[in-house]
Amino acid sequence: CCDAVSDSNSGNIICNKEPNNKLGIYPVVDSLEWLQKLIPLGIKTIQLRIKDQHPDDVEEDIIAAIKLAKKYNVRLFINDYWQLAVKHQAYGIHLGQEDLDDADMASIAQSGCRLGVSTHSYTEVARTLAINPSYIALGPIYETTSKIMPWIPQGVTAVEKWVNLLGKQFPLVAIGGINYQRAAALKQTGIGSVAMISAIIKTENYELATEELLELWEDV
Ligand code: TZP
Ligand code: MG
Repeated sequence: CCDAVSDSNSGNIICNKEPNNKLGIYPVVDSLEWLQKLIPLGIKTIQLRIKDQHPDDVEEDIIAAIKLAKKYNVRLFINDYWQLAVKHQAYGIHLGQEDLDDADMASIAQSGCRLGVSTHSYTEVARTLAINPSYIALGPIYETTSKIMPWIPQGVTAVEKWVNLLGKQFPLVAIGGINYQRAAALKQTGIGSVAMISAIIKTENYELATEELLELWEDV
């Protein structure tokens, strides 16, 4: 399983490389049920983001989610519960900056799990580069109602900058307030992936919304 190595010069752990530079349409969902609804529609990257539960209360759903994702060959990133992701061999883990101090980077690297990391500023991107993540999420790009955050939206121009600076080295994911029209605008920057919560799971017709987004991103 393990392609993680320790850099002989710095001693730093090198995260597992994400083999696909373009992670595509990337829904972020809060339940196993949403995975069951979206995966059959053709989603190839998805994040299970369950907040503030005891690990014992989420383990069963995480196991089922990992099994489902493997069956459909989907890249499933588990948010926060990195020990469970490692234990049950998820495709990947997604962590915020606040998680990086506590998470055991060596175990994550040795597990073979990919590691995506959220960033919201130049400083956070710089810090994240030091752990050589499997992908870097950039947010919020537009204003979001799904998470309370102190940062002002970065906008499309910042995404263009990040794509030019880092797009060849790391898969990049834009997140925050992204709907169909904004995804169309972001596509022009050359970014490989757009992540969204409300544009899929808070719409009236999630099937249509998902299909339209997948079609928009088909040639990326
Ligand atoms: N991180 C940056 S913005 C965001 C997260 C988790 C929320 C994205 O939700 P939405 O509904 O797509 O704006
Ligand atoms: Mg977190």
